[in-house]
Amino acid sequence: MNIWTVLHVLFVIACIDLRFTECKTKQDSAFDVGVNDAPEFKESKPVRYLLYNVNPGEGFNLRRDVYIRVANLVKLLNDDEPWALVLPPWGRIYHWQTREISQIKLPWSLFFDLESLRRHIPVLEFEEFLAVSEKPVIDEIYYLQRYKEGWTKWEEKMDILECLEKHGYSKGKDGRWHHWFFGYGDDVYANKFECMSYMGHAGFIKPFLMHNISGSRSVMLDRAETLLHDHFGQKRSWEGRRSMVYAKHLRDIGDNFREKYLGSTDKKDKTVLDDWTKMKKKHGDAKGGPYLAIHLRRKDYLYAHGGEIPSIQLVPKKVKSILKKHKLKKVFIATDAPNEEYEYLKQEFGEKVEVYRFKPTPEEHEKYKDGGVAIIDQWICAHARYFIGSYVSTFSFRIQEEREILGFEPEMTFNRLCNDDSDTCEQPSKWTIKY
Ligand code: GFB
Repeated sequence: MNIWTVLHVLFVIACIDLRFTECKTKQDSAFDVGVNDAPEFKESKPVRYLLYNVNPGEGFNLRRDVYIRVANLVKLLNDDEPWALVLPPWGRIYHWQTREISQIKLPWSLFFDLESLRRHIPVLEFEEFLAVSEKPVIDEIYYLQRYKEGWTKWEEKMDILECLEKHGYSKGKDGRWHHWFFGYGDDVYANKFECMSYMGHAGFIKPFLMHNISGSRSVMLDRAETLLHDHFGQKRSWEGRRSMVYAKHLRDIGDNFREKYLGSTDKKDKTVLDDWTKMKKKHGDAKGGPYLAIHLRRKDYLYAHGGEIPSIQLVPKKVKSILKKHKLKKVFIATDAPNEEYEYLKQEFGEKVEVYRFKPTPEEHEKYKDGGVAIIDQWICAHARYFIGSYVSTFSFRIQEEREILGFEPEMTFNRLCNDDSDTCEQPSKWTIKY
């Protein structure tokens, strides 16, 4: 990290700390949050840092949902005292299988627009957190786990208890707690580690963070997927989701592809993007490009949900009838399928249908990693006139949400293909946007 980044971060932290509105620069939109509507703090309180981590087995798109839950916890905390969220570096995700490229310690700015995130809550990259910390230390870590006895009735509760599962943290002779810490484990350590059995929404932990451990500057919640959404599907969780605007460099690649191969531009298709805090689209505002997009989840999905998805042989037949209905001739396929399966599909669609897939150049792939390529696919799918997702895939859910933000009719978004034996299976729930 260069000296300017360090200085910028220090400046920004000072601004959260002191709530100096005059500290604002163009880049500081993070700290617009709360400037107008946050309550005045009686005394100046130093900023505290919330870090989090997710079960290593979880995929990219579920992790994005966990972000919303934790971000909204930080939003709640900021009603009473200044907290900033430290973004967990990306890496070691099971599905990112391109071994030739290094895929650890990836910053959020590779995938998301940080200014947009900061219009919701104050966030910092992990390296920025290290830069503003005197020592590379996390004061306290709480590893969220279930209750040993399971549960018979739902009630919100939390207790510091013995650890029930392997958690990967170990106490050294120096009394410090060590862990892989996103690849920074040789340098970073924690002073305290506890397991906490937890059943509850994200906001339920707020009093604990504020009062029980008020002396700690930095606190990490591991297994943060345990925290439930406080307002699932409601305005606040949509705000968190809307703030997760994809990084411009990825949107640009997707937009160029749309224009070059799919005849799709924002102006024509009524999908022009604005600052998310000012955007309020109605269903039907977006028209979408003249193509149908399908997210075809394959690989491990065949084992997990094989009975719910069509065989590769029947996909073209099922899609062709929808193309006809919507008078479309182009299909964009986002898929994790191997190339042979894609080539087979392309051939089976026949000459009258133009079929496309986004293939990054080796340089693009090296630069933006598997996560960036996935986002480009999602972005192109999000702009299609008609979208078909894969049964309960979080990858498809994120596309559906993007289309809600852009203002598509739900009928053009919440669709999936049935298995080979049926054409009338239950369609995805319509989680429509709330403002
Ligand atoms: O994101 P994700 O949890 O969605 O996992 P699901 C799917 C991953 O596979 C993505 C890649 O993050 C991508 O890396 N992938 C899938 C794709 N589809 C595409 C695509 O169309 N384009 C590109 N570029 N990449 C769940 C997993 O996945 O599936 C569970 O979270 C489990 O752990 C289950 O594996 C079977 O919700 O689809």
